[in-house]
Amino acid sequence: MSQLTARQLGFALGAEVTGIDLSKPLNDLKRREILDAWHKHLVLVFPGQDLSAEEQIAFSRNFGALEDNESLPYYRDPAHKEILLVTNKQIGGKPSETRNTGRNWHADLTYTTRPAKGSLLLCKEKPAVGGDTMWANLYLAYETLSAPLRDFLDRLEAIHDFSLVKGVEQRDPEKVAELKRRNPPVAHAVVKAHPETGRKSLFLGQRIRGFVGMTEEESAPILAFLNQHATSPEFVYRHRWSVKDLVMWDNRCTLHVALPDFDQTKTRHMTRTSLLGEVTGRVLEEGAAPQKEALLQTIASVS
Ligand SMILES: O=C(O)CCC(=O)C(=O)O
Ligand SMILES: [Fe+2]
Repeated sequence: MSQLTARQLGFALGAEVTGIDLSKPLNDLKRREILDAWHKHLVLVFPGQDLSAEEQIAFSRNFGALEDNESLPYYRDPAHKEILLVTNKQIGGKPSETRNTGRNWHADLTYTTRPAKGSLLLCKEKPAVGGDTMWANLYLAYETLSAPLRDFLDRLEAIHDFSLVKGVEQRDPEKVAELKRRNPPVAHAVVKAHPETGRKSLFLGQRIRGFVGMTEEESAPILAFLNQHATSPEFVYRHRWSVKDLVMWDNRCTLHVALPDFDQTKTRHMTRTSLLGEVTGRVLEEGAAPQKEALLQTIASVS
């Protein structure tokens, strides 16, 4: 008989899963139960999990191959390439470059052709108050749009751009230049069917420059509306972390944002593993976003 319990935390998404010790190997039944809960609730919180890096990696591998974080090589745990350190601890006597990771709404690694399938974030240390993270349900965001708008979006691609990661300009300029070279802008469909549930969702966020084939002027208001709609409070779960919480989210149908709502002189230290996703994007060729001026030229040529 199963002792695994999933207690819903938010109306739109999020559930707390108890009755399981993630440091122990999973049997097939437990793995299946976790996957079913994940598909239903999108964000699972496992409290009280005192995992070593090796245990976090081993648990994560139950759900697929892991990212080696090659797109962000500077921020890995030196001993484990599968672990990204999301921390404000000093590293080599300097403030950590990941102290402001995730400060705008995003899904992980969408600026690559292969966004993460999901991520697992473990809280190791945190300030007494704040340092919360919010997640938004992108299935609901899609399903609550009007039919004509959904039809329009079904055929659209968005341009995801590493340069729009918030706070990137505060990081080491040489490293950032290299990260931009490694991660040129990529196009992803704005609406994707989830490979496991088949349910369609929006695939957006605040690291998007615009839509393929459209000008910035056309894209900006549509993008702003969609992001605002997708992250409206009724689609959001806000997590107040406790040390030893492991949160596992589905990156294909949610967005998240890490809030700077805490005393930055206090330590906040998290370790992240990410599940390797499918290749769903393509690197863009020049001219993917036309300039308004160029389009205006067509008036001159037809009149
Ligand atoms: O620090 C957090 O709460 C989340 C940061 C983030 O975006 C991530 O780890 O993917
Ligand atoms: Fe993230």
